[in-house]
Amino acid sequence: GLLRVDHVGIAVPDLDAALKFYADNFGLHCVHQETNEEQGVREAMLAVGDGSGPRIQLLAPARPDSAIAKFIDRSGPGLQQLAYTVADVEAAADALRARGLRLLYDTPKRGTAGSRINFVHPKDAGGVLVELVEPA
Ligand code: CMX
Repeated sequence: GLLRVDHVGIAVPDLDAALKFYADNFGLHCVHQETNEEQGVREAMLAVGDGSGPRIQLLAPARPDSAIAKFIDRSGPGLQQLAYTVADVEAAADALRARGLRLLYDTPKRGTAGSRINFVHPKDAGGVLVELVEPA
């Protein structure tokens, strides 16, 4: 099952500009940054408050053909995904498949900080791109 909200992902055109905006206006600071070549994203995780709760993930396109680039082209910057922490991403994906939901990947891919991830198609989840995250 789902253990907690892991992060909320926000598509941004420019990661450095977004990091400055979040720091200056909301006082939120980056606790992790990386480029995920497979996903075609430059991403940053921001802690809120004491950092014990869900993170805010800023996602900027690293390539024009990436999922984030396509999202921004179609919908503009904004909320792109809601991610839940799971203990076992394969088991969580199997349980949702058994209920008839489409998972984007047959086998998990690599997410932030060595996590293993999969997604429920937004058309099968009420218009929300749902990510399942098994932390490293
Ligand atoms: N949230 C809600 N709806 C979305 C969406 C999103 N993030 N992305 C696409 N959609 C909607 C579109 O608006 C479109 O709706 P309409 O048909 O009503 O216009 C529909 O889904 C399109 O679906 P599609 O043609 O099957 O797929 P797309 O080519 O638009 O790609 C998706 C959508 C979810 C399959 C693609 O973005 C994807 O593979 N996402 C997973 C990977 C990802 O998001 N990586 C970046 C983050 C990496 C990380 O978290 O580590």
